[in-house]
Amino acid sequence: MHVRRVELRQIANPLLHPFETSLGRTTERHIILVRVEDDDGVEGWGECVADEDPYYSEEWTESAWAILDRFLAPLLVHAPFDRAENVNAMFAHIRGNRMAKAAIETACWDLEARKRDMPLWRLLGGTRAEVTSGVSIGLQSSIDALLEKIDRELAAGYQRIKIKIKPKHDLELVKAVRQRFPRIKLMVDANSAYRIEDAAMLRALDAFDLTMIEQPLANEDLADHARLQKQIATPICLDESIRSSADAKFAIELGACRIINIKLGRVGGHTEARRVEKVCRENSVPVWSGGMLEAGIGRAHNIALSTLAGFTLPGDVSASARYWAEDIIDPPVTVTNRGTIVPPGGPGIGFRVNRDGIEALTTRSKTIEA
Ligand code: OSB
Ligand code: MG
Repeated sequence: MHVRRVELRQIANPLLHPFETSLGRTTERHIILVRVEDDDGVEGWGECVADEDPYYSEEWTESAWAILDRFLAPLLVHAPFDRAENVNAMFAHIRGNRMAKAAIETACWDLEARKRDMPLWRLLGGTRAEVTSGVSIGLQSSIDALLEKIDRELAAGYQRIKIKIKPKHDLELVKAVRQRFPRIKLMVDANSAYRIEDAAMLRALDAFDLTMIEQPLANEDLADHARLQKQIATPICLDESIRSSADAKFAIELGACRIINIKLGRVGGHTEARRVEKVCRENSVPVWSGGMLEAGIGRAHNIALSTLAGFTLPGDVSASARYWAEDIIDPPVTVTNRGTIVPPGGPGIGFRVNRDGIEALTTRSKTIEA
């Protein structure tokens, strides 16, 4: 395969509801989309999950745009490849910048699947005809608002509820939610807001039968996560800390987690995500797909990835309508009343990309050609 043209586009898309975590508040997404086109005119689409600021990760919209424009796209148009599986290796000498790499790498996977006229999820080796879906609910203005939101998501069928916590907005929230919903699959995500000195508070969460606590401590602190896991019964799930299969292997060996959240952007694309899934499966560590408030293209890639055998827990991949008045794919992602998503049967990501809709949201674009 040879990609003769890479189109970068940035879109501005307001969220229907602001999303708040211990890291900050997001009201509008600025998302980079990547379209690759090969010598036969076949296209592939990817989406960059970098945030508008460097808080979740050091990457952000501007850094990702620069890396894609200056390094990744020029490299790709000058280097034919046999399989999308090998694109990741072409970028190996560029350090980090995994979200930028994933945006263009996942586009190449979509391209290969379309060329082979098969669904991307099949090309990836997926085996699930249905993936289970949960929701991530941001910090709310009050406990009542939170309870009401949870009520609505459960009524829609979602299989698991994740709530965000931060210091002083933790035990009380969890207690209220558990009291109101004694039986639901419930978990919390701290986005690195705590320190090992908070172990006693985190141990107090053991009383509420949480399926896991996600990323309680600093992203670079695997050692303290291992110490914490010894002191609490609730399984720790790592998000920010896991950037590669090597990270996953090390974290598991250390005992720093019992579950891993895989995000395509955080690990650099489908090839590395599959490696993380494999390491976890071989070590009996369940995985699930995280979310980054994606528009439809990123969402479609997450769905395809979630069909791999190791994805045994509900992910943060939910319906387009929870985020957008109108998504950039057709049809939008929908969730069954059983709280599942059925991966599409068409070639590639399996959703039609709405080019007119994208055009209307575009704030900048650039084409890189061979
Ligand atoms: O930590 O999982 C996270 C969103 C942006 C950045 C980090 C995270 C999240 C979410 C939202 O939790 C998941 C989603 O609904 O896409
Ligand atoms: Mg998280």
